[in-house]
Amino acid sequence: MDMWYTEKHSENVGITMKVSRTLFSGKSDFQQLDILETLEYGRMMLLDGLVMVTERDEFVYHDMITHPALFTHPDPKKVLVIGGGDGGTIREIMKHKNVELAVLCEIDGLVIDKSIELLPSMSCEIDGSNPRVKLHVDDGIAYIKAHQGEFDIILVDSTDPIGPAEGLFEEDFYRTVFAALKDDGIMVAQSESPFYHAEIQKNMYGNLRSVFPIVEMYQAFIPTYPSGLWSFAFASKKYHPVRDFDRERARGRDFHTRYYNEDLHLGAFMLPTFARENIEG
Ligand code: AAT
Repeated sequence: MDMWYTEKHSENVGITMKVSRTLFSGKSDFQQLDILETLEYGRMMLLDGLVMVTERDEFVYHDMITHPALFTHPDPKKVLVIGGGDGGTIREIMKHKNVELAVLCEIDGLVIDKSIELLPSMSCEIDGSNPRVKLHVDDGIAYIKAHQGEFDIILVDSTDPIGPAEGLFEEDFYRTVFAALKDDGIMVAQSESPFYHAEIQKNMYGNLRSVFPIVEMYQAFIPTYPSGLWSFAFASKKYHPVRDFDRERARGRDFHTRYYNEDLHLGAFMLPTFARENIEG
């Protein structure tokens, strides 16, 4: 008998994948966690029934939440990731040799434990083997309140704005992020689908603009997320992601990236009109 997983993206549309087996299924204090083996996308992690990552397309998301900020900032040394318990974002940060310390603050210890056990290609830098990585199992909101003026870059690798991540889309949170950053700090946060989530984007970018002087949206193609068109918010105190981007430095990187490159860095900030309209003030 064939097994299929369906995630509804609206009342009338969804994504369906053939599944060969369930590797883990359980409930933490925060959410339902399932890890399935799919035929097309490899292993897939679901939280509350929604796709968080798959082995096949995670490279797009993790390249794009990480490298635009780390190649815009001229010398990032201390980076914080909020959420991202699978470890994919930390893995990409570790490719930047100038980074001295990356802190992961994930609310759900079960996501970290099961990712280490079942998603080794993503969790390879959070398994305790790298002294440049520190893990905290805590609410990101509480954590940054206690760490002011510390970080060059903060990456908000969070779930959608329901459940534990709701507060991560609010103006008060962006104020604490602003305070947790150094004077030339940058924040990047996943910012949902321009195609399906116009209302969320309008609120989120409005909130960001009341806090940060530079706020831009950029896009990436992520096949297993709703509509496939995904976006990230780039919020910065000083550096502009296009005007202050050192293309030669990104071009000369000493590691391979399957999605990000120095041309795409610039192209990703060029938006279709409907996406631009979502975030017009
Ligand atoms: N790397 C891509 C995976 C994710 S999962 C996002 C993580 O954010 C989850 O593990 C969740 O437990 C964690 N999280 C949610 N709220 C908080 C919080 N307040 N503090 C710390 N961690 C939190 C991103 C998927 C994007 C999905 C898009 N559809």
